[in-house]
Amino acid sequence: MVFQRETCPVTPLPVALPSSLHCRIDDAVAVLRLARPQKRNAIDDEMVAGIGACFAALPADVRAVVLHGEGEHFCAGLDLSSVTENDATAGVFHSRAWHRAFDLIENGSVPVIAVLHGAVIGGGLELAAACHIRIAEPTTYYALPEGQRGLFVGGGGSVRVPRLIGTARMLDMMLTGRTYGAQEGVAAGFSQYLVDAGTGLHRAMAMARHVATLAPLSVFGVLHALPRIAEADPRTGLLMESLMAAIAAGDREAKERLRAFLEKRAGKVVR
Ligand code: 1HE
Repeated sequence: MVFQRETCPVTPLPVALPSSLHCRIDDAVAVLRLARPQKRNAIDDEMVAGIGACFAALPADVRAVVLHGEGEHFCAGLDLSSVTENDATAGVFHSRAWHRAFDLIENGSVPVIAVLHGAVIGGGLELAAACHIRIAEPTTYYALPEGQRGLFVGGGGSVRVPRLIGTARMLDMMLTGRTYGAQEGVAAGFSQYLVDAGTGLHRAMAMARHVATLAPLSVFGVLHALPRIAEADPRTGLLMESLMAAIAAGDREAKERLRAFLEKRAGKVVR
């Protein structure tokens, strides 16, 4: 079954969100939709605060989040009308508010899967980069027009985007206005998946339901230990890896899953 945008049953999140965001809970998966299509899901202060509030308020039985955008575009980035009067002080605090909200995505307790289509621009790309898995539909394109608009990334992009595509590509995008399409975007590292038009949400839901069944300690290791190990000096990283591996393997969930495989109750790895 292909989920249409808008048509899934609704269970509200236990927190008030602005009208530019919509969240429903579907068993163990929370589905957060950027719902400001008339402004191409451009992110204003209210939306940033709402994103943070949503991730801070996820019920404990939510084990994965799917993030997607309503309308023709995932997100046109910063709402440019909201910062025209900012001085440097306001600018710093504005950026820090984005950091706080997006940190709750990246460093929260559950994997977050973004479904991308249309424009993934500026702060929209920063938002996508804070998620753990990105699924792109063929209409997706990526841009960082900050350079052209006299701005700089402020939503964590200078930290997270180079991890995906490398500093040289990001530098080029910001200086020249270069954009990447969906196909080249998957090769460059913007997304891990490229799927057929209109199927991104369905793929993300299936992936999220699978991820929701994983052992919590494994997920913790992947979300929290792996990125830090990857950035640690190798000797520290290897030590952290051994500790994480021992803790995960010692957990009851791991023991039951290993027993299930050995007793032929669990699936084999299939290509
Ligand atoms: C906006 C925004 C926005 C659309 N802020 N209002 N981001 C950008 O520089 C991207 C700017 N947007 C665009 O280039 C285009 O709107 C799109 C390519 C995304 C879509 O084009 P299109 O033809 O489908 O829509 P549109 O007619 O341009 O926009 C529809 C409305 O949305 C229109 O408002 P209206 O009142 O005239 O109907 C647009 O003004 C409005 N709109 N995008 C405000 N971004 C933490 S720092 C992050 C820094 C950045 O993200 S910089 C990159 C900002």
